[in-house]
Amino acid sequence: MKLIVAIVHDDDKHVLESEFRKNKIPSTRLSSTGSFLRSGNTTFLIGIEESRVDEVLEVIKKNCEARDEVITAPINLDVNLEMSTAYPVNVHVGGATVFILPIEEMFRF
Ligand code: 2BA
Repeated sequence: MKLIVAIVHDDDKHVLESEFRKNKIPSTRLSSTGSFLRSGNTTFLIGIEESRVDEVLEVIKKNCEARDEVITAPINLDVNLEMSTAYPVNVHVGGATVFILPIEEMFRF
């Protein structure tokens, strides 16, 4: 068995969750926060047989869209750090960030 950890955009979570349900892919949804944008995203945990990993990756790929986000980055203007302003920066956020880990054992009590 494998554990798929998929970090996706909040706007894709409902569609992805319903696709998981439709395809009988078990999943747990967690609210998470990206450390760079410091905004909410969604992490799915999927414990799945090795033979179904590609199927799960296809579902994720099909339903998670890459987006451009604008963040306002602070910039300091003097050496005393007393004056600062902000400027917009474009950040490309991928459709999904996915990790696949081996599961040693799984129990349901
Ligand atoms: P965030 O950390 O909020 O990052 C959002 C997007 O900002 C990233 O999109 C990337 O395009 C950009 N970014 C991140 N760190 C950067 C940096 N140091 N300099 C410039 N740009 C940077 P994605 O790569 O698609 O990542 C989306 C979300 O997936 C991330 O949100 C984070 O929550 C998660 N993630 C990505 N890589 C990860 C990793 N290696 N480990 C754990 N979580 C990861």
